[in-house]
Amino acid sequence: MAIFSKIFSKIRAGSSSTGDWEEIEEALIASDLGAKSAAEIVEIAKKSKVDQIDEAVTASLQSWLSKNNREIAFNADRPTTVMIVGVNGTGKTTSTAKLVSHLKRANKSVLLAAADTFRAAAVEQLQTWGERLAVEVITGPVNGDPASVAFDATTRAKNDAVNYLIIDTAGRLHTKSDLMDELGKIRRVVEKVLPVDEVLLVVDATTGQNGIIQAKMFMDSVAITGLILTKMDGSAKGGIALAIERETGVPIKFIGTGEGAEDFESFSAEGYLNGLFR
Ligand SMILES: Nc1nc2c(ncn2[C@@H]2O[C@H](COP(=O)(O)OP(=O)(O)OP(=O)(O)O)[C@@H](O)[C@H]2O)c(=O)[nH]1
Ligand SMILES: [Mg+2]
Repeated sequence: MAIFSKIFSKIRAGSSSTGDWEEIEEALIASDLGAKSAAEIVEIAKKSKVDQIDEAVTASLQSWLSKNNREIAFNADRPTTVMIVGVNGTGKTTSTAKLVSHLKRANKSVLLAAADTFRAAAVEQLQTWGERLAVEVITGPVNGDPASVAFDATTRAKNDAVNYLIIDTAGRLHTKSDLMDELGKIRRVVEKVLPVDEVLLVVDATTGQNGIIQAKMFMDSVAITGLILTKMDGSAKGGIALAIERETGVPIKFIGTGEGAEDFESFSAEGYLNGLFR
């Protein structure tokens, strides 16, 4: 992912032809930074002294990242409620399991809600993770109302005073308005019992700029509090993290780096920026 260390090497070595700068801009676009940011970075680098390019570019990149808190919410006095949402196949259920594992390592108790009621396999997938991670999973009938599962689970979370309730929802296309409205319904039903603390949008890093479109459309339907960027292991194009934060202002809270429950990291802006130049 260390795109910046390589792309400025010719410039540092004293060459700076139009072709060199075009090559740099192309490399930035290829990293999924987006055309606008790529062009801006080239302008910043052109204006900088050769030995100060890294500092100047880093300062801009830093200013584009979200300033919002990247820690997952936590309430000491009631269950913290988390909805996991996103387009089909982005890694919602796997990320739900990874989040459970992350929270259990911090000695937090967790209850899961299988609010993807569209497919029996979806419920089974979450139940399998529940067994593996030793957490209870609240389910409902297949093709039943996902909001009803969410309601039952929230009531249970409150009664049992667990630290976290995580609601895994069905994948939905951001362009299907009825499905997007359903998310609002799930949210309202949870709120009859407890406030919703986090709505985490799961975005597949390998879908590139399309992830930004997804994020914007989900933001229009339900208030997103954070992002989980998955499949970062399958993409050398680390620019998407920056592009999505710059375009949405929503902080990335976690990244997924594989299929296992432990392949999950809290996102660090500092670590990310260092990685770009390493
Ligand atoms: N390499 C890699 N694979 C991942 C990651 N996260 C999820 N996957 C894989 O992506 C596929 C889809 O993951 P799911 O968690 O089922 O995705 P989902 O969003 O719940 O899917 P739907 O519920 O059908 O919308 C599975 O094969 C996962 O193992 C990741 O960070 N890296
Ligand atoms: Mg799923």
